[in-house]
Parts: sequence; C-alpha cells; structure tokens
Amino acid sequence: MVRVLSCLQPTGEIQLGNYLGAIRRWVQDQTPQSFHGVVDLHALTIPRDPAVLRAKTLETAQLLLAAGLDPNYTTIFVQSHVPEHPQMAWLLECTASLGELERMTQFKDKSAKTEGSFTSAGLLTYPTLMAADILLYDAELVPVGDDQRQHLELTRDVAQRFNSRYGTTFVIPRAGIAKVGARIMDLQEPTNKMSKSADSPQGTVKVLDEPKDIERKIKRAVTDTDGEVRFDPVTKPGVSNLLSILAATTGVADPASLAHNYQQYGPLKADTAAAVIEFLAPLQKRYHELSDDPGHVTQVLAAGAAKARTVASVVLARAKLNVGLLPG
Ligand code: AQP
Repeated sequence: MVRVLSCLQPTGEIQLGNYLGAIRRWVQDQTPQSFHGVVDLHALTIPRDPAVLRAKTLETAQLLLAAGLDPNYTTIFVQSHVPEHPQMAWLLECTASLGELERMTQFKDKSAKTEGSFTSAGLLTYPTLMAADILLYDAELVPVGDDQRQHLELTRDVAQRFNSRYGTTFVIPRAGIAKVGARIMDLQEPTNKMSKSADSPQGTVKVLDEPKDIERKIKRAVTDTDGEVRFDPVTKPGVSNLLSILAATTGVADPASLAHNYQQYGPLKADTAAAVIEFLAPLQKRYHELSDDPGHVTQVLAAGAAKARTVASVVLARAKLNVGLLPG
C-alpha cells in the first residue's frame, strides 16, 4: 500500500479547483496509509484575522469529512497540532538554498502582489515547510493540482541533498497529478488558475456556493468571440476551461471529446453549470449535516493529530540523529 500525503490550506473558502485537482482524488484513493492535513501554519505567510483563521481551519476539516474522507480509515489532522512539522522545516530550510526558494513561481507571484507593503520571510521559506509536511510521513505519492508541481520538485531536490549529505533519511516522493481537472482556471480570467484567495468572486466557484450562484458564474464565464467550441487551452482558454470542468464533473477522460456536442457557447455553459451543481450536491448536503455537530470534527482532529505524531515523530528523530543533533 502506497503511503500518501497531501494537504490543504485554510486560506479561504474551498473552490472547485481544490476539489477537482486534489480533494476528490484523496477521497477516491484513500487507504489506511493516507494522511491529509489542514495546513494552518502555511496560512500565516500572510497576516490574517485570528478568529477567521480558526474558523476556516475547522471549516476546511469539516469539508474534508463532507467530501468523504473517512477518519476511521485515513488520517486527518491540523498541521499546528503536530509540532514535528515546524521542527523538520528548520532542518530543511538549512538544506534548501536561498536561490532555489527565490525561484519558486508562487513566491514571485505572491510577493509581487504584496510589493510595497509587507512581505513575510515565511512566504519565501513556505516550500521547506511543505517539504517537511511530505517528508515527515515517508510519503511516496503526493496527489496535488498542477500548480504544486514546482514545490514537489523542490521537495525531491532537498530530500536527495539531505540524503546525500547525511545518509539515507527520507523517502523521495513523487507528485500525482490528475489527467483532467489538474488546473481549473478562473472563470473571469481564464489564463489564471482558480484560487481561494484570488480577488475574483465571479470567477471562482466555491464548493459551498448556492446552485443559483454557480449557474450565474458559469453562464457569465469569459469565453471569446470566434464562436467555435474547440478544446485549445492556449488560444481558447475560457472555452477549454468549461470543457475541462464539464469533463471532470461528468467522469469524461478527454475534454476535447466533448467539444463536438456543442455548436454554441450557451448550451456548453448550461450543461457545465448543471453538471457542477449535481456534482457538488452530495458534498453540500453532508457539509450541512456535519455543521449540526461541530464537536465531532474536533474529536476527529484530536485523534488524527495523535495518529500523525506516531509517524512524524519517528521520521523527525531519524533526521535529527542523522544531521548530528544530540539526542535529548
Ligand atoms: N485551480 C486549481 N485547479 C486544480 N487544483 C488546484 N489546487 C488549487 N487550485 C487548483 C490544488 O488544491 C490543493 C490544495 O491547495 P492549497 O490549499 O494547498 O493551496 P493552493 O494550491 O495555493 O490553492 P489556492 O486555492 O490557490 O489557495 P490560495 O489562494 O490560498 O493560494 C493543492 O493540491 C492544489 O494543487
């Protein structure tokens, strides 16, 4: 059984891309060797309202349960409940180079947005914390959306460097990227990926959006003026995004194969909206049921952290010993 680790930041309301690119696959492939974290420490790279962060952390965990992760089977935890994560991150921060971290696309994009105001050092070192998340669990497979490909490469490089400096310590993980739905684009700016924290309320479908809002957002999605339905993400990003969403939500392996069903954009939008609404309905129903019992989520997270620590503490001890820290 392959050991799997993949996490989600409580940085906003979970959007359709998070669900299609990551969460849905975690649910489909879950085993007792799967670990899924709500990575609240990552959310601190940008200043946040403490009460909102706490609420979003619980909400995100509740959403993972509603999506179908079974806590009796798989491990669901909050990152800050497992102190091995920041400890391991320091060892890896001292293994990654400044140049490597400065080259990360996400750092360049996010620091450009904060330019002129406050850019935290954490925004730069974030990928080493992510590497710690993965390496602490001896994870072989990390199912993520396409935007995390570069961070995964860095994790592999840092793990290999550590192993060659200090002896075999870490399992070298590989990224698991979906064939369809790995990069869902913003409906209003289809050359940008859909994102929880993007300032694009009309371009982002939240998984808990009301059906009428989902329909409105998809019907107003930006397309183009040539009027032909064709899958071509470079020259027709808006239309191709709709085809990808339709394929991913109806279980079709090849979005291009759907194009010939449509002569106009209107019916494509209508079918995509209906498919998304139907696809999200069971998740929304279960989420609202779970809201009646918030204590359940808290209990799941306490048990998950205890289970996560049994694995993470062993790997951290191994890394500390190999790097030359005196056992306490
Ligand atoms: N648009 C997307 N399409 C497919 N997959 C996506 N993911 C994110 N956006 C898309 C995948 O969702 C998982 C969890 O993401 P995250 O919370 O770790 O942060 P992120 O990748 O930075 O996602 P967001 O929504 O864009 O968050 P913010 O706005 O906070 O930066 C990952 O596997 C990711 O690949």
